Formats: sequence, structure tokens, C-alpha cells
Amino acid sequence: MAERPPAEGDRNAASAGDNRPALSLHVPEPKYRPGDAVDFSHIQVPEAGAQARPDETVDPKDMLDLAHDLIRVLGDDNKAHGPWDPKLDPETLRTMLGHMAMTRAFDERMFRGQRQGKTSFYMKCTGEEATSVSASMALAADDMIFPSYRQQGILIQRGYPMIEMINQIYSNRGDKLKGRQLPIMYSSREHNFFSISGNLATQTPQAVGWAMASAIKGDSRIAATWVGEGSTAEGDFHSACLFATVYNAPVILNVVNNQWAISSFSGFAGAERSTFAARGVGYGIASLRVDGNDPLACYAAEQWAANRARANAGPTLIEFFSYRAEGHSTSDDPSGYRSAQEREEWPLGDPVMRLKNHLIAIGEWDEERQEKMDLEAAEYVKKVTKEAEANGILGHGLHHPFRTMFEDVFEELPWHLKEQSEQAIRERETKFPEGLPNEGNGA
Ligand SMILES: Cc1ncc(C[n+]2csc(CCOP(=O)(O)OP(=O)(O)O)c2C)c(N)n1
Ligand SMILES: [Mg+2]
Repeated sequence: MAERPPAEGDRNAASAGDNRPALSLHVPEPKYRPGDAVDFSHIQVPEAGAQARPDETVDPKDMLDLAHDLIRVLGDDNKAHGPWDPKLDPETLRTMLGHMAMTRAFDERMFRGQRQGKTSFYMKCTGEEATSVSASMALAADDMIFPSYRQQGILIQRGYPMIEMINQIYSNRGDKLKGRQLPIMYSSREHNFFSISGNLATQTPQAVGWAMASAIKGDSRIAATWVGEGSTAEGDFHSACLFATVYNAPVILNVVNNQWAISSFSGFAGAERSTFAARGVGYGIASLRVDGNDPLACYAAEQWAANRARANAGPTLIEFFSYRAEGHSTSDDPSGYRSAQEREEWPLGDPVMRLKNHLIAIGEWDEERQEKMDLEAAEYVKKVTKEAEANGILGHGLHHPFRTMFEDVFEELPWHLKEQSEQAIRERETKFPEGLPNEGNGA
């Protein structure tokens, strides 16, 4: 049988290689490492007020530029500009400032508490307060929040009792979650604040699913989720986007781009290629890129997205462009991997200062009142911390009884868990007949 002549492609394959350039990969590298001088002049900061504000029911195809621009309201003159100005009255602006100041005071005290050994862990949101406080002020109190671990500002804005937050951080006998969650992983059904999960991005499909269920039931409540830019690399985030767009779910996907995911810079999540807002474009989701350190822009964008969801016009993806001013958590030391100058050079300033300066610029605030506000916030946090400490701190033994770790999963404790529980308690008593240090037997 005559042999078939090789196909064109086969011939090429046979002679492949030698004179072709070798392939190579690009491995992202952050611009600045410890000790480097920082120059952020490559970051485009457009004029405040220069961005168009389309109608909330706009077709996502007609707003593509907003995924690459940066929506800004507060200008260098500290005044509000342009169509995104939410035109909030001074009282509301002062309330916003108050929640942000309280969030910062809370972070300061809890951070110190960790350093004093009162808790094992804490996470600050310094510099990102507007992305939670201002955004959540634009939602209704009964809209459902699916947060990451950096939105303590939402609980503060929603009036969640601070003592509950501290009890949880101390895992003490007042902790409603009975010490079962990592400190700062709060949960509050009454405040429509879904349990925080350490497994990154799981909250995003949950938010979309909740929003779909709300629509299926004919309810009027919408869902909003917050996720870090690093976490958008998770498959869960992409599933969430797809479900959201396919079913036109009444959901807001907030991506807080604080430039870092622990020690990995945003380039590893795709920041060198496009914006995080632009991820939504591929899914046909309305997408906004917002100055995350501009409290008025954060409020306006979230309000736009909420109006859109309520009008059944579909989901919105918002990228809040910001900067993580402090370490990832109390377990992290950023001086080992990034330049300390980044924080100082960050071109979008500090959200608390910007709102304060705005209120001063419109004649509705002054430095003395600011000082008083900061002092009162610090005093308040101190007072509540003392109250929470009466319920116990780490290692002082005032936690939920040991046996409770086996409870609350099944309505009735099954025999094998009962057996395990008894064994664990027996072993503990044998090992520590006097009880653990400072603890009694804890059973
Ligand atoms: C699925 C999963 N992978 C990895 C981790 C470990 N981890 C915890 S936080 C974090 C960084 C997340 O960064 P980003 O999403 O940007 O949020 P940010 O901390 O900056 O707010 C990582 C990798 C985890 N908790 N879950
Ligand atoms: Mg991040």
C-alpha cells in the first residue's frame, strides 16, 4: 500500500525548533522592595468630577470606559465635583466621618490588644475605611452583606454592638461564636452580616446565590459582597460573576484593590494586564473603577449599583482602588517585602483626612471638633474593651466550657461525638489534674 505523504502540518512539526525563538514566561515582580525609593507617577489619577455618570439601567456595553477610568468626586481643593457627587448633607457626612474615625480607633486598640497578648490575631483596615463605611451607608440596613475579613467598618456603621466584636476577638465566655471562629471572623444574622470565612472568595458565590434566592422569592432586598483583589484569582469569584450575569442577580461585587495580598503584589492576580473592574466587562457586568480613598466616590458608586440592582437592571462589579497602609494582619511584617515609602507616596491620600478636609472646606467642620471626635472614639473603644475584658481574654480561662466544642452541629449529640467528647474531657483531666494554668479544669 502506497504511503500517505505527510501533511503540511506534520512536515512543519518534523522540522520544528532550531531557528525559532525560545519561549519564556513573565513572572511579575513588584516595582519596589524594602529600601527602594517609590515613584507612583505611573498611576493615572484623573481629575475629580471628570467621569460621566450613566443612568443606572445602562447597558454594560455603553459604559466600558468606566472599568478603566477612576471615578473621583473629591478634588485637590477638597470640594465635591461632577455628576458622581452624591450631594450628601453635612450631618450625613459627619456621621460618615464618625464611623470611619471609630473604625480607626477600634483597629488601633485591637492591634495593641494583640501585642499585649489579649488575643492571638487581629486585622486592620487602615486606609480602606471608605470602602466599607461609605459603601455600606449607601445600602439599606436589611440588604445582605457577604464580607471578607477587612470590613469591620460595616459592622460599626450598622451599629453592631462593639462589645460583641471584642468578645469574639478575645474568644471569651461572651463570644457568641463560642471561640469557634478565628478572631475577627464575626457573624451577625440581626445585622444581615454573613459569617466571615477564612476560605478566600467563598462569600462571592454565596452572595450571588442569596441575591438569586431573594429575586426568586420576589423579595426586594439585594446582596453585596466584598473581596480582596488577590482573592479575585480564585475560581469562586469567576463562578460568582458568571451566575450573576446569566441570571441578572441583584448583587454588588465589591473588589477592594489594596495592592497587596499578604506579601504578593496585585500583579499576581492580574493587575499588570488590566484593571480589576475590567474583569466584569468580559462577563457583561456593569463595572466601575473607583477611587477607594474618596469617601464620596465610594458612596456614589455603591448607591449607583444598589439602584441598578433594585431596578432589576443587573449586577455591578466595583473596583475600589486603594492601598493597604498597614500589615496584612498582626502575623505579618510588611517591612520584609515592600518599601515603607509606598504608604507615604500613595497618590490618593487617606480617606479619613480627605473627608475631614472636605467638611472643613465647606465650612461644616474644624480641627478642634476633629480632635474631640478622635478622642471620644478612642475613649469609647477603651471603655468597651474594659467591659469585654471582664468576660475574659486569651489564656485567662474565661471561655466557653470545653465540652461545647462538640455541640450545636446536630440537634442531638450523636453517640460517637458523645464518646469523643467524654474521652477528650477525661484525657484533659488526666493530663492536667489541676486544670490548665489560670483556667480551672474548663470542662
Ligand atoms: C483559599 C485560600 N487561599 C489562601 C488563603 C491564605 N490567605 C489569607 S488572606 C490572603 C491574601 C488575600 O489578599 P486579598 O484578597 O488581596 O485581600 P486583602 O487581605 O488584601 O484584603 C491569603 C493568600 C486563604 N485564606 N484561603
Ligand atoms: Mg489585597
